Amino acid sequence: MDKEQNAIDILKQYNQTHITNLLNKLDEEKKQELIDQINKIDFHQIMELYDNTKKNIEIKENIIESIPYLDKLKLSKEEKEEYDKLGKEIIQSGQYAVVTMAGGQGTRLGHTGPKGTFKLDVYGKGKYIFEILADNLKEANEKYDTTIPWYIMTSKENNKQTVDFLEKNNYFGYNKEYITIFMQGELPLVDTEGKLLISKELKIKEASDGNGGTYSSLRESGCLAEMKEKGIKWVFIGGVDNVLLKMVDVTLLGIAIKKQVQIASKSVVKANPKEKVGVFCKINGHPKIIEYAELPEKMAEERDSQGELKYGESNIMCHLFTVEAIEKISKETLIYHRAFKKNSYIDETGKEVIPQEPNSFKFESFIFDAFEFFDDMALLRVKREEEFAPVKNKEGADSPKTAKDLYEKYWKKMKI
Ligand code: UD2
Repeated sequence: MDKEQNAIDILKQYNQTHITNLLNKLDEEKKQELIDQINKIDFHQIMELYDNTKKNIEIKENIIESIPYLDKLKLSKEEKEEYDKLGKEIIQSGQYAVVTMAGGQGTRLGHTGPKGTFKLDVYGKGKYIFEILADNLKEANEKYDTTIPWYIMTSKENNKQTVDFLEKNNYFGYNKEYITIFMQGELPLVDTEGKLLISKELKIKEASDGNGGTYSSLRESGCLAEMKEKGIKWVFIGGVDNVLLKMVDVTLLGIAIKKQVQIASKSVVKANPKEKVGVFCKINGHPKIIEYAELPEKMAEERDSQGELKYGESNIMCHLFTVEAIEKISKETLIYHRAFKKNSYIDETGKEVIPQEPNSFKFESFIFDAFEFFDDMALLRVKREEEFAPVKNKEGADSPKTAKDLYEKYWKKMKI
């Protein structure tokens, strides 16, 4: 069937007449681009996701319990030496790779451009977040006499800016032969009437599909196949916005190997019940993180017999996987979560509308929803002031100011 007719039929079937009207106004080239995009979008999936936004998330009868963890501070000298030795062997034999999830929009920070291009105001001249991450990896390369392959995930929206920025800064001295930049997938944005938004480019407006998109885009981009060719056995997947992130931790790696698990992660003690972090737990016997936006208040406030938060192990986006685990996950479908956000769009008259309030749904999968495909995982509790200084918000908690303070305190202590 002819592409244009197919597109028009789909728009009719899913009540998107405002896009049909747009089609009839476009010049031939723009019209073909939009037709191609319409034929690529899975409207059935999008409308299903939209319909689910109207129902409250049903609280299924689940057996929820806290998750065992190892506290890095309480490891004996012998245990730490054993784990470090196991981890070092993997790093030194070139079986380790690192992925940085950098496809987020970073809207809360109010920084124009990808978050990795944000300059933290330290040491007078300042350091870019990508520079801080590159330094962390270069330090590991030095220590273990290797060059760790670094995969950076971007979104369609921020890919060009990320590539240009890293090229311009010569990858902060990292050997660019070992850097691969790959893009994650996108999903359309839908307003409260179930209408897809139109972008300034007069196309259907899409946004990155969440950091759970890492698995499938690692596979679809060929990065996973390349890792296997290189003999990579373990892959660290971390966030872009933590300036104390340690992407190469031989202790975490050694614990995962010793425990013979496929996935491992790090936690810090939750600052307070309302802190905006996912929390680790077990649901029906499987490891799980419940994201802050979905954590029932009762669970957030629950305390154990020592008065500690029962669900107080916070996610700091330091995840470790075997290559096999990533391959297995990349073929599964993760659940989508919805975020109700402010997204600008072009209205029927062709005017750009910049909403002051959230106006549309963004659908995203979370990287840690894959944990429930496994029976067990290793969890290592680490010290917040040594490993977790996120840059999320313009001011207040998790802001450039709090990150700068934590960063400078940490490095001052390291120099002593
Ligand atoms: C993340 C964690 C949360 C907690 C918190 C700590 C997830 C889903 N949530 O919350 O549990 O650890 O951080 O600060 O991990 N990203 C992409 N592509 C996307 C969306 C996000 O690469 O489509 C990246 C983003 O660049 C960042 C990370 O994922 O590195 C988390 O960003 P977020 O804004 O999705 O999650 P956040 O910060 O609300």
